[in-house]
Amino acid sequence: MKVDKQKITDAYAEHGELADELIFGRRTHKDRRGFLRGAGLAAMGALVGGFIPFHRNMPAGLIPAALAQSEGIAGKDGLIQLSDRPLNAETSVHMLDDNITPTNRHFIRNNGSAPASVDADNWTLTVDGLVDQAMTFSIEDLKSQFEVVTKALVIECGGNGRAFFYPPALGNQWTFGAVACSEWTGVRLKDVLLAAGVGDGVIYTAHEGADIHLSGDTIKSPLSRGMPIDKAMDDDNLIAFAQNGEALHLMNGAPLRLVVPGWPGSLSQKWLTRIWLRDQVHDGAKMTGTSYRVPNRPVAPGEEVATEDFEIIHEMPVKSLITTPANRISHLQGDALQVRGHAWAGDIEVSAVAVSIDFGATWQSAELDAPVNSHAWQNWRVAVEFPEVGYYEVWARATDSNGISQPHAIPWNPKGYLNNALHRIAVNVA
Ligand SMILES: Nc1nc2c(c(=O)[nH]1)N[C@H]1C(S)=C(S)[C@@H](COP(=O)(O)O)O[C@H]1N2
Ligand SMILES: [Mo]
Repeated sequence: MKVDKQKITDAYAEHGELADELIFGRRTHKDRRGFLRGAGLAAMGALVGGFIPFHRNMPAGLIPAALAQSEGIAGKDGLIQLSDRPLNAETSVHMLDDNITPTNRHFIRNNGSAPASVDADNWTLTVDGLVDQAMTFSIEDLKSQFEVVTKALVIECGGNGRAFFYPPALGNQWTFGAVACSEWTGVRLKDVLLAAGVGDGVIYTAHEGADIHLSGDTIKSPLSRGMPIDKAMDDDNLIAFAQNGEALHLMNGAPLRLVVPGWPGSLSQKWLTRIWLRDQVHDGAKMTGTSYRVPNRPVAPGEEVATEDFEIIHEMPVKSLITTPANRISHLQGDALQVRGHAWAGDIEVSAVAVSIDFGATWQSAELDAPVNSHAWQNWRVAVEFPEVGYYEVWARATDSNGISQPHAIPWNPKGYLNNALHRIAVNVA
């Protein structure tokens, strides 16, 4: 029996009995119960991510909890789906514990529909507009003509944390998990732009991708954003063709995408087909109105803000997450609790992370690692002790190299962007 993981995963999603038969084998009169052995056991192990010591006790008909948790997006594991059309899914905070986010835990943020199929061999990227020489590259051309680099880079959606605004802000209700730090391999955007020759008067880039507008209208683009040319020339921006050493996941932009760390994830155009250089601020889809824009002055919660009072979001603010332990754990008094997570700060570094167990009255410094490269998140850890039994919250707060710290709450804005309020978890000490 050949183990077809995808077939079995799909079968579990649609029809438990069929999956059961694929794994446990057809049940006969003699063997009514059916138990895991041979290829079935191997298949189940592959599905749940490890050998099952008590497999002999595993009843036929049991949908493994490991699969019940996955929302059925092929190649993704444990993502919480926020919407179906377009597909949007975030990662639970405790699933972001890895230093490098595995592809199957990288969130998905789509404004339209992913291309139905992609052909890496015949994919092309055109660089044009205000350039000395318009150029078109295959992925092989990019690999052979430019230096290939690998970097760990943070992509965070500008709307991450939107769920915590009141009055509620329209849009996907991201909590904490629209962020990831995978290892991306590709060529530097800067090198490609220099090869085409950046013309005088260029002030902005414009990015196009092959995804399809939800209306089905192929003239319309679901998303086409751009950035000031200075930001575009940052060494860390990649035109990436690999994610964690393998081809990109289709939902993360296969076969080619931009990765523009430090600024809203929307600049990291997926299914990248074209970059054009412009002598004006790009006015593509989701560049104007209130998209990825915030009021240029403080506003009262719920206030109507005129469109001309909005400005484009540039750098993302300093932020941290507690990835271990998960929220709402029980802990034995007397044992130190090992708390850890990640922290990042737009284009600069995080200089300190501290935690508090007394609602912010006092703070204890965490051990903080340097980033593996610029624009990677930084790992931190700290052992916390609780003076007596009871309910506690562990709060984490990062400070960037300019001395700016995460706030307790951030001022309301109409679209719920840039929420970098400190992260906290509940701990019951018994
Ligand atoms: N072509 C295209 N690129 C896109 C998007 C999109 O809808 N279409 N979404 C953007 C947004 S808003 C974000 S936050 C990131 C998310 O990247 P991911 O889906 O790989 O996590 O992709 C960006 N690139
Ligand atoms: Mo986003």
